[in-house]
Amino acid sequence: MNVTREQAAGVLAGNWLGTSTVPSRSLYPHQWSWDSAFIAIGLRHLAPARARRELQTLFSAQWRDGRVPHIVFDPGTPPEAYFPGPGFWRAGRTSGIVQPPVHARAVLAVHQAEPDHAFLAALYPKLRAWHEYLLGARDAGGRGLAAIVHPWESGMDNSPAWDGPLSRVTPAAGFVRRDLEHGCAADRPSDEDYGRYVRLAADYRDSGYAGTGGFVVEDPGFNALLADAELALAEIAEALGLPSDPHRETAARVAKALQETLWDSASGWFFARDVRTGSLTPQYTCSGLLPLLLPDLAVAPALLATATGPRFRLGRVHGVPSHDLTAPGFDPGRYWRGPSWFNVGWLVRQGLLHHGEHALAAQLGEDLVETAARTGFAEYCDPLTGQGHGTREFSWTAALTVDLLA
Ligand code: 9WN
Repeated sequence: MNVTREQAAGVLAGNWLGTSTVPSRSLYPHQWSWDSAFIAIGLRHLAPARARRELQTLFSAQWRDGRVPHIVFDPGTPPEAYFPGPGFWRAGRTSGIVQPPVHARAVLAVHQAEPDHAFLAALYPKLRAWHEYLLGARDAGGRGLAAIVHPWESGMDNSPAWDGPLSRVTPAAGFVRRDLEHGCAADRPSDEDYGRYVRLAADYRDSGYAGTGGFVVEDPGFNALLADAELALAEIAEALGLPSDPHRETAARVAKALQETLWDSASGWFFARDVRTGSLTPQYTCSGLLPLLLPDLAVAPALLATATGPRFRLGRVHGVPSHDLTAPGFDPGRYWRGPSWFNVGWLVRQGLLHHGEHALAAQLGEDLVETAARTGFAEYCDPLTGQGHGTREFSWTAALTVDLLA
């Protein structure tokens, strides 16, 4: 076995709780939604039964309204290990917000690695309900796109794209940041941002997880992943002998709404839309590159021209920078304000393959594996130096490395 693959497998084994995997033993000691999808994509090569269990465990915590919670709390982990914990959310064993819908893609990939009809048949209605929740209750803007109501829902917590909408939120006070006990403060979101996250989450909780407060945003990455997930659902339906056209039609509708609403041809990029003001947020972030996942994307050449230009220098830096390299606020070490994240690199590589960019995809894949191995499976890295940042032995970095090596 390849040494890197063996080390990655060791990380995943070390982070396995018995029915799911923690993103990190220290910083994130519970099950996270989109992490589990990426983890399953890697685990399928090592232990398909564990990959199935990972996703089954997550979906066993699905809400009646179809939402898949962003955290499923581990009952064996002390409440003070992570903030905000179950006592804050008051939603039983889960949080009340969501994360990007990469699960259908993961379920399909796991099934392809080791076909299991019962697994697929059990997950299919759950995935449908999940997507229906996003395109129903979450279509706050009325344009056929899912809106997020908290920065954590994007999976890209302190992205500069949220600065505008977040500026309307008064930071909460009187809580203890547990993340700083494990993470370096310079690599994590600021106290002010954290106060805003807590305020928004508390307001949403107090609305019975149904209201839309100050932060309502249509994110290009989230919606591209949703369209891609509907395409995966179409393949799942086909494998089950069920009609797949409705899913392809939904995917096409989301893709169309995405291009009509969030594409800016003058800039050659997709931007998030602040539903409260109706304006696009002006920051170029890695989320705007994720629509590359969509196969029939007419604007793909223009998008790629921006990605390979000075703002992201795709192919000439490590991974995919989370923020515009030329922006005054670019910070190579701070979370989603500059560093390259492995899941984004892995998704962009898929997008490059869809659009025939094989050489660039191969280069990106090799760089991701090299960086992961060299940094001890860091959470994210400096795009300019390749230096690791954040926690180490991070599960999705290890899992996606296994997938790239397969
Ligand atoms: C809040 C678990 C998660 C990832 C997110 C990443 C980070 C949490 C945090 O960690 O967010 O959900 O505490 O900062 O931004 O993408 O899913 O790995």
